Amino acid sequence: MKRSDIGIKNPFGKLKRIIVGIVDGARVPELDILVLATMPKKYIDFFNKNGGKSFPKKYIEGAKKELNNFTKILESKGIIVDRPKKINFSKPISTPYWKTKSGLYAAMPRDLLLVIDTKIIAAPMSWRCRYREIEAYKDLLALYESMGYEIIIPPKPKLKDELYNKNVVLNESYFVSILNESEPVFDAADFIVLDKIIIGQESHVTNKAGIEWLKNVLGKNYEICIIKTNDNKPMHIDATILPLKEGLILVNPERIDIQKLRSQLPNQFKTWEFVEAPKPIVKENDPPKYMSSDWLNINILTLDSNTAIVEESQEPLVKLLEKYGFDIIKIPFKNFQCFGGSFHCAAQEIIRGKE
Ligand code: DAV
Repeated sequence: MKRSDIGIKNPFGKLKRIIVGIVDGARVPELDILVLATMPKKYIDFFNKNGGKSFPKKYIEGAKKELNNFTKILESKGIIVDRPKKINFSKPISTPYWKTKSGLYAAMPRDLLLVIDTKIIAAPMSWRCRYREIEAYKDLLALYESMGYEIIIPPKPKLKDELYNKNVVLNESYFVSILNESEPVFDAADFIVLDKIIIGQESHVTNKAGIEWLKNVLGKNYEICIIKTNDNKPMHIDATILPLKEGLILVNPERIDIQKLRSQLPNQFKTWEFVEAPKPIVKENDPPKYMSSDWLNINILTLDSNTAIVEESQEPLVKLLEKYGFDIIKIPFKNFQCFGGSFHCAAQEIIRGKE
């Protein structure tokens, strides 16, 4: 393939190829310090009881149907959809330093893969249960390499006990990281790539050393802008801000004040509009969001500058986006949301055209 036919030419350009995750064999992470620091308090018991076991079958089955429907809709728009390979997540993972009861899943390609034009970086993730997750993407990465992408695999982190600040007193009102700087780690979903500018955050899965590693690898052609938010248990940035099209960013008003966000971004964003997202619609009989806040309403996927996929129950957000000229495709995704993300997390764009 020609170099001009691959990569992300414009973050808001026409979507042509994408990875959509799978929930097959998804396992509940064990209750360790990282899960304790990031997951909703009301589900700590769930993790305690079910760590290493399968997620409830009904949510896996429901999410599979939702993912297949999501995939079909993308394909009906002429978009090529790649899926990771099923690998066995039920097996314990062990290294000379530690052992887990199980793996996690291959549901969230956004967490693992950072695509910057024609570079694909496989994030050195800090959750031990995600140590083997890249295996589900090996065939796809080989395919993308043959298409002309540069695949970048950072040194595998050791994830020894000493990486985690066991004595940190978890605080509900401000962020004190579980991670120290003993080796670089990050999740790809802590970064949003806007051409040559990458907006990111430090979190319970991304440390300063990880951010430095990324800066060094990307070099002078890229600017990494790290923002501070009010998120007291940050893990992934895509329920905090979500750029919608050139000049427009959707903002979670509980996580960051628009003026504060503006003041932290480079000059190029001075003329951009920042719009507050409406509160998520939560219904009593919704499946449990074991691994996220309710703000997954923001976690949408744009197919181009005029089209977005939004969860079908999120009417206030649909109305807002329509006001900004978007055609909205509403689809169900509540079962998938049990696993910690929505459309944006479940996907990773591989090719976007210029417009
Ligand atoms: O509640 O902020 C964001 C997305 C996680 N992958 C949250 C979750």
